[in-house]
Order: sequence, then C-alpha cells, then structure tokens
Amino acid sequence: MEKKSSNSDSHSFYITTPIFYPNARLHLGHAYTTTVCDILARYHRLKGDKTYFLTGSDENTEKVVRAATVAGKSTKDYLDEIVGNFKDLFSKLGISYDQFIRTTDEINHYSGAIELWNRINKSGDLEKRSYKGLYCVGHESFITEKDLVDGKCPDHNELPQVLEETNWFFKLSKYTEAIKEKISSNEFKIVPDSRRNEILALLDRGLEDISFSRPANTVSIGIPVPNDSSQKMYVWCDALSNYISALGFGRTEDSLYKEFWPANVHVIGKDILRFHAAIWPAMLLSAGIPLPKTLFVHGFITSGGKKMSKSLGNVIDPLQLIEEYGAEAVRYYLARHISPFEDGDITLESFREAYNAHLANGLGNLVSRVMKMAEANLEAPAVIPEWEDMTEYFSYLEKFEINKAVDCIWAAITEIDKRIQEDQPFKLVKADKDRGQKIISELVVKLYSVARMLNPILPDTSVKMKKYIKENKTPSTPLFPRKE
Ligand code: ME8
Repeated sequence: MEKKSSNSDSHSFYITTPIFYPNARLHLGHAYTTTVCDILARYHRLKGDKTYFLTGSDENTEKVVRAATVAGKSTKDYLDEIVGNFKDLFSKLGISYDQFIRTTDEINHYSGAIELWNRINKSGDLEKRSYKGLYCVGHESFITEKDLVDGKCPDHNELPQVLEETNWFFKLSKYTEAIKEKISSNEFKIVPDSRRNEILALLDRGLEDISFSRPANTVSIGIPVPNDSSQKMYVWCDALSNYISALGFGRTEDSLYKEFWPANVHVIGKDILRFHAAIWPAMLLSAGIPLPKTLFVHGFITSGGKKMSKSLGNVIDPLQLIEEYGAEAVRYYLARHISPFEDGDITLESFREAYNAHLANGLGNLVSRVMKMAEANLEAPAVIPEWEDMTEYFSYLEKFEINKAVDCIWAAITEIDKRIQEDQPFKLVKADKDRGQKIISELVVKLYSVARMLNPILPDTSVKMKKYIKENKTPSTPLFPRKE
C-alpha cells in the first residue's frame, strides 16, 4: 500500500483525452495528451480512487473520408486500420485506458449523441437558419476572413470552402453569461489561469450562435439529425458528446454515467479550448446536465519552434522513439521535459541527452549500484515500511504540475547518490559491517520510495525496481542502456 485508503476517502474519478482524428497516425503531441491522462489516472488509482479513463477516435469527419480515398481504401477499412494503430501505440506506451470510444459506433455512441441533441432541441435551443460562410475542414469549423493569411487557413495551409447552406443552429449566445459565471466561480475550473483568462475574455466579447448540422447531401459521413434526414450533425456536436455517450448516456445501461459523470478532468490541448470551454458547457447547460469539474489545458509540443502537426509535416513518430529507447523513456521525457502549461520543444538530440543523463547514468546506474551493494552485503532483503507519506509529491500531481512531481523523484535520486558518495558504504561495510549494512539498508529503503513515486510515471520501471529490492538482486541487464 502506498497510501492509506479507506471507503471514506475513496472517490470516483473520471478523466478523458480528446478523441483523435484518425486521418493519420498519431504523433508525439497526441502521445503527450494521452500520457498525461495516463499518469493522472494511475495516480488516482494509487490514491485508491475508483478511476475511469476514456480515450477514443473522432471518426465522422471529412478528413477521414479524404484520407481513405488517398489511401485507396474504403472508409471503414481505413478507419479500422488507423484505429488499430492508435490502440497499438497506446498499448506500447502503457496507456491504461478503460474504454476506447469510436464515434462511428452506432451502439455505444450514436444513442448518447442523439439523446443529447433531443434534449437541446427540447430546450428550444436549435433552430433552422440559412447561412453563408467560410469553412475550414482542417479545423472542422467555420472561420472568418480575418483568420486567413493569403486567403488560406494558416494552421492548415488550405483554402477554406465557401458554404451557403441551411443548417440547424445552436443558440450558443444565450449561454454566454451562465458559462462566464460557472468559470468565474470555479464551479467549472479551467487550469492554468492563462487559459481561464483567455476564455473569460472571449466570453466578455460574447458568443455567437453556431451551425450545428450540415446538409446530408454535402457531407458523406456523420450522425443523422433526429427527425430531419436532410441533415447530419456537425462533427464537433457529435464529438463532444463522446464524453457522456461512452458512459451509457441515452442508453438503458447507464450505470457508468450515473457513477462517473460529471467528469473530474477533461485534458485537452490549447487548440480546442473554445470547443471545450464554451460550446461543450453550453450544450450541457441546455440539456440540463452537470458540467465537468475541471478542464486542464496543456500547451503544444513544438519541433524546431513550430507546433508539431500532421499538416506542417514536422512530426516525431512516438513509435520510433519507443523502438529505440523504450516506452518508459518516452513517458519520462514527456512527463518531465515538457511543461504542462506551456509549449515545449523537442528534438531528437534533446531526447537522447535527457535519456543518457537522467535514465542511463541517473536512475538506471543508481539502481545497479545500490542493488549490487545490497546483494553482496545484506543477508536478507531490506525491510520496507508498509506506508510512507508522499504528500509533497502528490500535491504536484493534484495541481497537474507533472514535471515538478518528476523533479521531486529526481531530487530523491540525487539525495541517494550524495549519500553514497559521502558515506562510501561499499568501503565502510568492510571496516564496520553493522554500520555499513545499516546504511546500505537505508539506501535500499530510499530506492524503494523512488520506485513508489515512479508508479504513475514509469509503471514498468517501478514494478521492476520493487521486484529487485524484494528479491535483493542486482538487475541482470541495465534498466536503461546508454545510447550513443
Ligand atoms: O482536435 N502538442 O483531434 P486531433 C501537444 N478530434 N498536443 C497536441 C499536439 C501538439 N503538437 N497536436 C495535437 C481534435 N495534440 C478533435 C478533438 S474532442 C471532443 C475532439 C493533442 O486529432 C492535443 O490534446 O486534432 C489536441 O487538443 C489534440 O491532440 C487534438 O487532436
């Protein structure tokens, strides 16, 4: 047991990633969001919370149809293949999700999306209007003239489509004040403050009603609008509902929904803040559903100073890094070297340097040294206390300051290193066996504490370290071999 848990302090904890567009393989930016969620989910399980972790894919988008056509495959075959790749990456990265929702899943997703639509309609918040505007398929949203650079969407380097359509509109503007109040009072908490301020400023300018459906004859994929077969749901309206459809909202079997909604944390990148901090809460308010408790908004992973993105072509494939360095090294880099609240750059060089300095020469080397001394000099495995106080470490994870939580672990590693240098127990044990053994035991106990803290961050390494310590054995091969 890492921390005392009893029924009275055990809570339910529901955490979600964005659902990803399966129009290409996932890159390191997507792996970042997902790893952060996984760390938080594992932390809550460690604390004894009943945890549910949702991820998935956002499939009802024109991008997918286009990508399938380019690949010369049917949309279904293409989707199955890419979703298979997503799941393969998540399994290699040790992502401990409880459910992977696909928005083309008619049984598990459609009913929730349709029930939500019906509730919003019942509140009188949907209305048919004709509309003319510029649409960016990359964003899957309307954009304005002033967003364009040289006539193109600068994020996707693509000409927008000019659309003139009759669509269902959602009366988003009506909810501006109510959302502002929920965010200002922290009832709907947005972390960090900079993002909270950004959305409050947007709300101060007022929200505009948005198109919530597309004509069925212009989009080839999507959920039919209830009682209007001429329209399909707007992909964001469909996608956002995944957070409740996955739990059984709108289905007879809705025990997960009853147990886990409202979500404790939606983790998202800063690019989709407006959808999650304005449109999603408005949909929920309209439908009379409680709002999620917290939105944790992280920055971008950049590569060479630019957002890592499929459309910019500067992506790092997490699978390649995993192949060369192992999944734990990727988790380590993302957790410690990318700030959770700001953009963080990565290059293959910075990755290798961090790996060699902190994993090969740092943690890996330390485990070998301590366990070698322990195996040679202790008659039995060191006695490990059942429980220890990890308040400081936990407090960082509680605030989503994952990099600082990992700094805490490395401070403990440095401390053990220092103690070995100062006390030289490998020499001392020859001159004064009792004292030497006592110090070695203490070092092993400290190493066990490092393994405990590593549980949510590097789960495999944590298990291995605990096993070596309990068996009083030196690792037969280094945990993190040096890379040149
Ligand atoms: O937006 N750095 O899907 P998406 C950090 N389907 N995180 C990054 C990143 C980067 N360079 N690039 C992407 C969508 N991400 C919608 C979401 S939710 C109801 C629907 C992460 O495949 C980040 O979390 O474009 C971002 O918000 C998400 O991937 C977007 O993934």
